[in-house]
Amino acid sequence: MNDALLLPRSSGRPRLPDGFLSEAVAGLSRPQKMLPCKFLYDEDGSRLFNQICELEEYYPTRTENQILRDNINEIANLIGSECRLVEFGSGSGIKTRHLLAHLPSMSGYIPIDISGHQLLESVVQLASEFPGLEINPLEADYNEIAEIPNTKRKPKRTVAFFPGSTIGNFVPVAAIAFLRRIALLCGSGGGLLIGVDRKKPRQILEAAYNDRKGVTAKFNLGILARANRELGADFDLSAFRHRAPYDENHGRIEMRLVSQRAQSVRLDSQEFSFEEGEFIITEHSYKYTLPGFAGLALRAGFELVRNWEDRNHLFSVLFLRVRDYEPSPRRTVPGCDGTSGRAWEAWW
Ligand code: AVJ
Repeated sequence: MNDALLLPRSSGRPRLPDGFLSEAVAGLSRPQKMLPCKFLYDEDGSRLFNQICELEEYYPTRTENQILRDNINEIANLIGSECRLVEFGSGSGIKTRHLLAHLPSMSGYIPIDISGHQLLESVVQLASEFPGLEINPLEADYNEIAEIPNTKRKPKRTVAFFPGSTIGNFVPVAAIAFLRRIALLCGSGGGLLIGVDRKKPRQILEAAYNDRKGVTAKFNLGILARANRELGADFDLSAFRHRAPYDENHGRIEMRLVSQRAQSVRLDSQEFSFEEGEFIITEHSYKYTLPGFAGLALRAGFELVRNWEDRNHLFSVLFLRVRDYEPSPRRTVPGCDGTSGRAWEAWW
């Protein structure tokens, strides 16, 4: 029997307070009101997000999956044998299944997710599909991980998997800090397989985040419903509207909840007042050019080894390697080690 079934590490422990109240109060007290995006992803939110991934307009999931499928042998080769694969924000784990099936003799798989519910569900599934694989799940906010759980068999290297362009949720300085932590956690010889959403014409981006069926709107408004339910707030959901414009200067989609009228909302015995048209930002989704992301990764201690992308350049899956620190003139050029294909020639 697979150990993973014995290791739902979270379930024996009282749930830690996740700070929703304090973070919501702090966020709504700012001049530009905001609510941290991680609170979008409770059980309802995760279900809606899975529906978003199926939408015609929402290209990232579909495109990334196709890139992973089309290049799986080369990806598996770069990751190599006997690795410890750590997945940040593993969610429903669909992408991982395909990867796991192609990785030879892994030392173990460590899925990390903030939603214990999703984590357990996917681990039970994967454990039955991969009976020989050691799975050590970790329920955690992946910003707060001090070390990666060990596996019984010593790995040759640790490779992090961070799909879904979730890195786009971080403002660039935070993205660098986060990737730097991953580099440290993986250590020398380690790698990172990451999905990155690319810059592209506004219409494509805005369609993806303002879908016709209104699933994204429901997902976004869900954070207000959650605040009402869990924090006793009194948001009038009909008085806020979802909008997600692309901010070209920052290179990001901004998920907003726009107040339809002047109003005030009670939360934790405080009043938060809104003018008509004033909005709460709930999520950023940064888009990158290839050199832009390579430069950011370089500052975090990674060098770009390989880029795979779809033919329309909508999305990239990148393999990055933890940089060794011996001084070497070659390393001053981001990710340019000659192993990457056509795309690089176009960029450099
Ligand atoms: C999970 C952060 C990658 O930014 O595309 C999708 C979240 N929000 N539609 C993204 C999201 C609204 C998604 N990430």
